[in-house]
Amino acid sequence: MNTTTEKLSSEDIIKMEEKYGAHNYHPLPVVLAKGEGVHVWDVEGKHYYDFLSAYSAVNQGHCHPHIIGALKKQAETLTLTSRAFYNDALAPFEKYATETFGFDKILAMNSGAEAVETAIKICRKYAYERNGIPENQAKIIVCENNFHGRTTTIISFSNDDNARDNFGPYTPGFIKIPYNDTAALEEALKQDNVAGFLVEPIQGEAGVFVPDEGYLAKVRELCTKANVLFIADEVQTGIARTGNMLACDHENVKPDMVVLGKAISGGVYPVSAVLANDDIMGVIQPGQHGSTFGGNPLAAAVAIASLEVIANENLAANADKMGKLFRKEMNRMIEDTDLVNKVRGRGLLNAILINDTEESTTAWDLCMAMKENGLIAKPTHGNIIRFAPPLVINEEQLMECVAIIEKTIKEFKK
Ligand code: IF1
Repeated sequence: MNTTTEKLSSEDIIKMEEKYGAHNYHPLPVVLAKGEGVHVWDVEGKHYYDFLSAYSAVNQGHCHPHIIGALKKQAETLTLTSRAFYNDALAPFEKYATETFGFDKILAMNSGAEAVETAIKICRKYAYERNGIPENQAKIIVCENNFHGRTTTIISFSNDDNARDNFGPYTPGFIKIPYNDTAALEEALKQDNVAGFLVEPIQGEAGVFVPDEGYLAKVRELCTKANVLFIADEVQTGIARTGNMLACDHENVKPDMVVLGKAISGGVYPVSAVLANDDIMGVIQPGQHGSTFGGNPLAAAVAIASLEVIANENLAANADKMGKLFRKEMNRMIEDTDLVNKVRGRGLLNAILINDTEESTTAWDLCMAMKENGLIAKPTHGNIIRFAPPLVINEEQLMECVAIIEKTIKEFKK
């Protein structure tokens, strides 16, 4: 195979990956070669609506000209200095982001998992230095069915066997409680040496599980009372996805730390961050945390542009409006099909629950059929399909996508 002159087919590329790449994923068999807004095209030129948005990273739409413009300009000027020196792009990003989200300080990293790790480190250090918790005794409360990334510490408190098995020994210091259960939180907070509560405002991987109204407000109240840091992982829910800048905004709740990733760079470049106020961020002193790439000028320029797009194009309001329309249409569809039980979600982070077992292949088979009909989405579990298009989707496009989903479901034979 000549990789430089011959055009490879989707099949060629899938085979090549199978041979040369580690098998750490099981992708839907579609090979994408181009993206623009809500649209993507495969190697053969077939068009699809993207209903995954790279797991909510591409909220601003594929290859947004404002973001790509900023990327190109910065790439031609300065890409990486390391944090051994200052660069002239990071400070403006820090100012813009802290003002946008209403925190004193930001600490920039690269991947979502790294930012979660950062928050865990800050939380522990704060517990020892400011709250008198004895050394090495700090505990962080987390939720069952959480997804916070794939580092060794983070998978230590996962209860997904696939993510966790045979990667031990596991990092101690975490207490697991049921999600959406404030009584369980109240009970766990009675334990000694609790430093923080780490939670997703909506559980993504668990199947877009939206907690009860008032959950986050009660979490805030309980954490404040127990003098424990409330850490919101908004890697997936943040940056307008759920119809507000942050999912915590729905309950007017301000966590002590917010973890961001994915769409903070519009899916253009890996950028993640932790936001906190001075008293908390102040525990990190020179040499105590960092990374070669974290806060590099390319990342900073891309992230500013990505946040500007969210504001300039009112994407939070659009996500709210389009999300309501989507759920209304799905609820209408459910009336005359036995295949789908329920639609749930907030803004443009939604999922449908298929009338079948978790072990079934129905959700996968439906995603395969939707792909044939021009819309790509991914199952989470055997019976849940997540629908998360870029937030730039308009009503006409959304209704076309509803028609594709409806047609696929009505024609589907198990
Ligand atoms: C994969 C899911 C989504 C996240 C939250 C931190 C991270 C993630 C709330 C880590 C990452 C991803 C990673 C991706 C699959 C995916 C995912 F299905 F697993 F749950 F989005 F829905 N906190 N989520 O959702 O961020 O280090 O990946 O940048 O393939 O693992 P990261």
